[in-house]
Amino acid sequence: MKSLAVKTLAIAVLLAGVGSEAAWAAESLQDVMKRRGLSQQDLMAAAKTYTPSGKRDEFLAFSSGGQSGQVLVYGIPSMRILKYIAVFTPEPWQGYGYDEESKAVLKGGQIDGKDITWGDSHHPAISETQGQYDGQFLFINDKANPRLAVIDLRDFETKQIVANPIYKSDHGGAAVTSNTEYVLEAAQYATPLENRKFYPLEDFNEKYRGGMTYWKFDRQAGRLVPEQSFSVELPPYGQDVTDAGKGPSDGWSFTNSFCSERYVGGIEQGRPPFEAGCSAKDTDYLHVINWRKAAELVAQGKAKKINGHNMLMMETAVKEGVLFLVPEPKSPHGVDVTPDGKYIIVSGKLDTHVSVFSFDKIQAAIKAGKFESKDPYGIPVIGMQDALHAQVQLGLGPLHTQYDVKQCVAYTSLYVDSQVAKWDYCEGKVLDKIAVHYNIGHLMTMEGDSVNPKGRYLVALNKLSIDRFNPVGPLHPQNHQLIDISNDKMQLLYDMPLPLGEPHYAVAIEAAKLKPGVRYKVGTNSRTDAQHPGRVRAGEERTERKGNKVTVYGTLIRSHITPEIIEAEIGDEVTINLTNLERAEDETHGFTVSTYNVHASVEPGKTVSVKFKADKEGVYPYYCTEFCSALHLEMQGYLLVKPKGWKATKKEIAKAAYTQADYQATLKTIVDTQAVIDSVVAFITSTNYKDFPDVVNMVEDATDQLGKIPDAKSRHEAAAAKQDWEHANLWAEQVYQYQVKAADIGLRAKTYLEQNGAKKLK
Ligand code: K7E
Ligand code: CUA
Repeated sequence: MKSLAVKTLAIAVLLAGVGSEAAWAAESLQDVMKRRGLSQQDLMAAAKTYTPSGKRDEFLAFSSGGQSGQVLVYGIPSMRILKYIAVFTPEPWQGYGYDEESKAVLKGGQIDGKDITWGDSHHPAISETQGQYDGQFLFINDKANPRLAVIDLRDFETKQIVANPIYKSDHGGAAVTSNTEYVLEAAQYATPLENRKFYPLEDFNEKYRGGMTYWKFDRQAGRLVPEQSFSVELPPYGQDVTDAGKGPSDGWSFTNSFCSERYVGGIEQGRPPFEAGCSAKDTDYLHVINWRKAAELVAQGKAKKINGHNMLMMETAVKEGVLFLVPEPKSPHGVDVTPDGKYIIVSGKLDTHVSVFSFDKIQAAIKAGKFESKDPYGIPVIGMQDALHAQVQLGLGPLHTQYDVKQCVAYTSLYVDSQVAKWDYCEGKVLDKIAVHYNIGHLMTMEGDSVNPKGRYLVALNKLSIDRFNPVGPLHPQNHQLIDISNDKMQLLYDMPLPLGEPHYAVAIEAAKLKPGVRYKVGTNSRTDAQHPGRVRAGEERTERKGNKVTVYGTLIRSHITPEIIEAEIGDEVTINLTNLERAEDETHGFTVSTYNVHASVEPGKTVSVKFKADKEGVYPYYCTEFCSALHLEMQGYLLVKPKGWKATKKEIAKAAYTQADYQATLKTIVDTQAVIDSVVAFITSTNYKDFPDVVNMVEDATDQLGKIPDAKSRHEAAAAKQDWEHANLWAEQVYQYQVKAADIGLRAKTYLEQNGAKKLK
């Protein structure tokens, strides 16, 4: 076995040097095109998206995971999915909801003291500095259970979930203000303001309300601050999508509504249905809010406390001049502020036009006190014509708008037409249209809702895929289509099925702006960013018992869990803290105890804890759940849950009959393996490997492994001196294990150097 392993290593060393220009390419490009039925256009699309092995994407997209309550991360233009970030919903791979630290995050999203184990995530937003994406944080809302989450882009982990104290659903958000002072969340369906309070639908106009919440963001702490957050009370108009002003309109926010009819349905009672009642009028209302002034009023104590939350009531908002309405064509959906902050583009699902409102005109009307009327709640209404810059006929079912790097150029999704329209919002004319498949909702250009869009690509987030992919049953994946927008004519490049939920919106940022870490400072609780009280260094591992509480302070490093045996009595509460001591990139260990429904993903440096009641007698294996090394399967241990008052017997653990010959054979293997290691080391040190930080890390890691050898070596030698062949052989075996790990890393470093053009030093 062992000598075979040594041979394998040696062959790997030899093979790593062989060139790859073997003559297998019997087919020409033309042959492949013919065989696969590809056109020149297809080849062009492939050339624009194909990302060779090892090469990276220019942009990273963060897409809502819809009903999965997660966020997806994928690269553009390759459309390769890179990660699912667990947000509102337990997610086993990341141990989210299965370890104590992430449970604490999910607990922040409890409503009425109850866990909510699913989320309907809609709108992600990247944190901004002066209106530009800064790549530090990502926010996303849960429409079904009105919540917001904060994801830190240093490690792509969810750090905080907050539940809205007022609403029962939300939709308009997340959106951020220009310096991420606030994260916006608008209500959707109107409900009574006080929690757990019933008012009949007859009281709808008086007692039901919508609202607009401004969550204060503490960038230093990376958390939303509920005590410093506030809401503005709004009429029960069914608030919808929201955007924050920028540039000249910074300090203001804009929120659509789709049922200013205040219709309450009731087809069972013989009334017309919701959809008829909510679209009866020709116009709904765009809510225009001066949030900066509203924040000042709240600071001055002019807010009321409702459910313990600061709420600026409509009466105060109107009196103080922070809340205005503008009629907008019926049943609008998207509201998108232009990059220069001068215009607000609104699309109505039931209107073929997009309406371009002018922030200047709105301000002029407000300054002049020129209002056409007041709504039933006394809110001043600015005349639509006094606020409009232009209306442009685009097609059927315009929904959302994004912007190009080119001045005045916008892209609007046409849901009913299944098209994207490219148009000029300054001149008010259509430039191009392209068909998408099918029924597009949102669309997204690169950094397309910042002050500085990057152009290049557009992603159509289509609601239906129908016939685009191999059928997989009645439930189809969604279809994200990549479109090249760098030329006058748009070109469809790629279809990507998304099989996780309905991703309503996505945002994309230049990949170069993101600087995620590869490891944590040893002992970090990744959910709080603080040092974890359960952390230990190598050699400090221990198990403590206090009363019926058993607490393990353990470590993980290839290929070993310390401790290997955990003893408990039935009824004990067991907490297992685990620190991953690895420094090597991507050396994650997972941890589970069978049948106790716990799981942790422990990345290098992280400390995670799992906790459970040992409520059943028995023997439960625990093990590492990531195939982390050649001896991954051996990364195991036993939890012994003993009956009450169990007395240990005197029996010794069964011995294997190892002989001196076994010991000698292991020593021989060690010598052979060392020769392999030496050759790898010789190769690495003959190059300029120090110019490659990744390799330097690997070398450090390998040196770490080799550094453990002297201790094991002195143990096998001491045992051999006492002719204890079992321990002599097993400790020698341990030396070999360290060698294998070092060789494994060394070979990876060697391959890396060869593939990345390392130079031979003279
Ligand atoms: Cu689906 Cu922005 Cu929630 Cu439009 S939303 S499509
Ligand atoms: Cu650690 Cu497998």
